Amino acid sequence: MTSNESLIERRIDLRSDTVTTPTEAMRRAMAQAEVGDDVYAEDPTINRLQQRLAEMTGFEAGLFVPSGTMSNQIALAVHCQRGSEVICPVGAHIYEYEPGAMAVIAGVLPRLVPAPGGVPSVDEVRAAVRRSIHQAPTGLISLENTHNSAGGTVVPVAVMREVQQLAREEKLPIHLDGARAFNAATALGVDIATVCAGFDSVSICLSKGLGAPVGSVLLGSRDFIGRAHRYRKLLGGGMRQAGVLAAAALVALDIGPRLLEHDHRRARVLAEGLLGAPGVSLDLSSVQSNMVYLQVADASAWAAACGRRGVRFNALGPGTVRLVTHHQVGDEQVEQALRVMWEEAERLWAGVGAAASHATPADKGNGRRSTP
Ligand code: TLP
Repeated sequence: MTSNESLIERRIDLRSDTVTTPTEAMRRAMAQAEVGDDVYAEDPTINRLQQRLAEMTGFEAGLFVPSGTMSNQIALAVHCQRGSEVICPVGAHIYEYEPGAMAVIAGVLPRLVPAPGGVPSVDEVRAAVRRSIHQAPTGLISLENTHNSAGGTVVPVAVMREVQQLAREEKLPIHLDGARAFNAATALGVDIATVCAGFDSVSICLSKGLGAPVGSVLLGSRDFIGRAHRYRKLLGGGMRQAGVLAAAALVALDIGPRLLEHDHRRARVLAEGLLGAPGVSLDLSSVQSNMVYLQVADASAWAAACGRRGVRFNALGPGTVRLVTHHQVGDEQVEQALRVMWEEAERLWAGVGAAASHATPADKGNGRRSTP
């Protein structure tokens, strides 16, 4: 039995797709990785990863960074002047879950646009562009695909193209938080280059659904990545012989994308399997990739009860729970998780009926969201 298999037996971890542990193949690649000093751009394995992702996505260059947060925040800092605004969809990770970094690092403000199901309309984005001398000027448009807090929802290619066209007309740069761009590609049935086309920069995480232990790659033009390199150093993200991490990421890139369709199918099985559970309600139409957001009467009580029985997931607010599938949750784990979640829901809420449905998956507007 491999170390990963034994881990799966001990727990079912649906808190995030960030929780996967490196596979045996990744560990082997890490042990054998050729390394060098990446601050001098001399780590051959990192250079290979950056080049490979750049080729796959249609960009000139890439930069390996420790996290999706650093990747996004470097992009904002390179694109924007201090004091400008970043137009982004409501719930955008760059604002909601990157602890104020946009204000601290790039010195920019969010201009949130409505995005039902994570998809902003081009008219709302147009209306958000600021040019007046009396206002903070718009510095950047940023989209997120898949959109995490809307439910792991997918922004259609046509919408991305419309917003990109607007950005060109307005002479504004446009960034994609593509932490889960491969999930978007899988859900849309297109290749990763199609998801990334038309953006000035894209941040892709290797450590989410693809299964690498650490790392993201920021993609852009050679000039953009040259400037990004300085910011990575400024933020302390120059990791020296980090080829050991890139080696695992290369394995993730080889194998991960093919596995995502199974993660999406299992998220669907989880969602459908919970329909009708006492005290639980959900919007099936928001289940489009590897996430399921649920509304329940008491998220913390349910998460704690299931957690005691080895099924872990996050309570995102008083009445919202998120389940995330990944390659270390198989069909059997999904079945077991469903059994435990049903039993605990029955114990807590038998006779209560479905939870009151909230407007959006992530308890929007209650002001009490917590970190996944
Ligand atoms: N998201 C994490 C939490 O921070 C919420 C998760 O468990 O989903 N963009 C998007 C869309 C993300 O979902 C995340 C991580 C990031 C960026 C940041 O990546 P990291 O955690 O590597 O800084």
